[in-house]
Amino acid sequence: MLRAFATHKYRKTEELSEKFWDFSMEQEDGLKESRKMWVPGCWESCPGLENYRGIGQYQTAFEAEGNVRIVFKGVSHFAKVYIDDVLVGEHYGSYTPFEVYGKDLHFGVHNLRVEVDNSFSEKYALDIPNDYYSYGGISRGVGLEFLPDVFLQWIHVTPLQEQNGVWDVKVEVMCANLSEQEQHFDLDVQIPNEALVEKDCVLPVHEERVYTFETKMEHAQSWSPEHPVLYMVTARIRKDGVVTDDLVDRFGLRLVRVEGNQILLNGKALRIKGFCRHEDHPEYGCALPAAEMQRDLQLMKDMGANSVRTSHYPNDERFLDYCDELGILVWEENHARGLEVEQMQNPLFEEQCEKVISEMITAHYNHPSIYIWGILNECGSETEYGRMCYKAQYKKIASLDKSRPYSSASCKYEKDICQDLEMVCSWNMYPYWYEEDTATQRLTKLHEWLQQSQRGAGKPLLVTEIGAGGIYGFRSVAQDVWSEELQSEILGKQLSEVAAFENCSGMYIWQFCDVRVSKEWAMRRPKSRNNKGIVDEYRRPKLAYETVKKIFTALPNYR
Ligand code: ADA
Repeated sequence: MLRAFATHKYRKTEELSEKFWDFSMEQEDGLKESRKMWVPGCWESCPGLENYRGIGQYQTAFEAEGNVRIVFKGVSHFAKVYIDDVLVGEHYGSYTPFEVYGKDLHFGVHNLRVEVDNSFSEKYALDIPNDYYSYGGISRGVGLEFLPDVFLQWIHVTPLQEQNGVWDVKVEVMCANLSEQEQHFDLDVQIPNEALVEKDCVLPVHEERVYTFETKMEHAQSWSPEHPVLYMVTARIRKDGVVTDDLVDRFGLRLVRVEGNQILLNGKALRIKGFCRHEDHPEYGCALPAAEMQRDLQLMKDMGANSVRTSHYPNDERFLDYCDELGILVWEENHARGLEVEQMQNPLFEEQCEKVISEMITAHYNHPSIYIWGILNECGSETEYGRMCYKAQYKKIASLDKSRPYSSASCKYEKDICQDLEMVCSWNMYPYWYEEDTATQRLTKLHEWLQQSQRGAGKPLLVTEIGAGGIYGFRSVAQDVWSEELQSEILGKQLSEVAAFENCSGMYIWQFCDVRVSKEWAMRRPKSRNNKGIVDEYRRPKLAYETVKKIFTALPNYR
């Protein structure tokens, strides 16, 4: 399953993942090595390929006739896709979905080949050796869809306002014409107790169009962390009364607004108690199976968390589905960590960032759990060139989604010149660890500085990273650096001080679990892991687990 629920009842689909594909790669001596490779997966999970960086060829076969669409939920990090040896698409960006089309295929078996590249190069502006690992492979699910001439691309549902249990809702449906002829059809959209119909739609050759409906949902329940109520929406295309295509999605009814220095969810001031989380596991790389995703969320919930930050890239849609179901608020982030201005000046940088943003928002728009979009973690926000990029990317977000705020996690302290651009001021800080200040001192200075004009005056303040390192099993009564004792002690002070700071909307712990880092970072990171996890890479709890749990569970979801 590519999602937590079935997305079609009429359109014929088939999953191409959850099975072995043929895989080959060129070894250093020039010889070709072939083997079977599980999809979805990272090739680093295979014996002998733990450190492989380069190109890998994946192949499988499928049977079809007519028009097909092949949906890739994530390929890390560059993909060239061929059907029967004809190039049908290319995509850069490990963490967002894309699709390719096969048109008018003859009846029979077809070859699907994907050339995957995870090397670091100027061509890939967002991937650099980093404080996490950039894995290689078809790391998320792949689906085959049999398409009619005119088909449904996406549905976006926007809750507009609520009064006495009645919600005003906007529904947008994107239809596309794949054929060489003008298409005539009827469109209907079903949300609970409501059928919306647009008769006699006409789509010219190869065109796509968004159909917009506004309606009311009566006696509807809101989505919240306490009651994560979800509704289904179904769109159908009919020709001469017969259904030729359908698309099912899921949404929730909630409003997110920034008012003064608060982030409001359905009118109530949120208190974020969250974890930053990388998609990372020693057995699976970034391709965690569903059961592992659910377990991560259960562990976070057990510690009293109400939110997760998808640092530093968009996450698998199933993970977001489970957040919707469990009532876990999501800060969803585009892919860019710690890029200095010289790296942002790569001529491909802005275009590649904006593409990820656009793919992320289009695909994840309906998740009620996503309450904010994040961009450019700790990038060049202290420079004029950087500012241009932040500005352009916020503009891009606003053009795609007006229903959520946006922000960026910064560490540039008094040098940051982008705080006036964002809707929430978000800061990464490591008091008692990298910094000598206490958390209270750090927050007080920051808050004062933000209140000066042109900065973040009057806006919500969020701590997007706070934490300390601790190696699982390293115990030391002396509280030596890297011991579980010291980590737990520091977390206790950090979290209590942030919770007590009146002008703060909450905090994200860096980080949920220990993660593998690029080898270029290993000298700074014992065991080649970023060890600031509250659980280790196998999700074994460190001493800090109980400390976090005690503090988080005592704090209400609202301020
Ligand atoms: C930064 C960064 C994280 C991680 C962290 C750390 O704030 O955003 O990705 O590298 O520091 O562990 O130092």
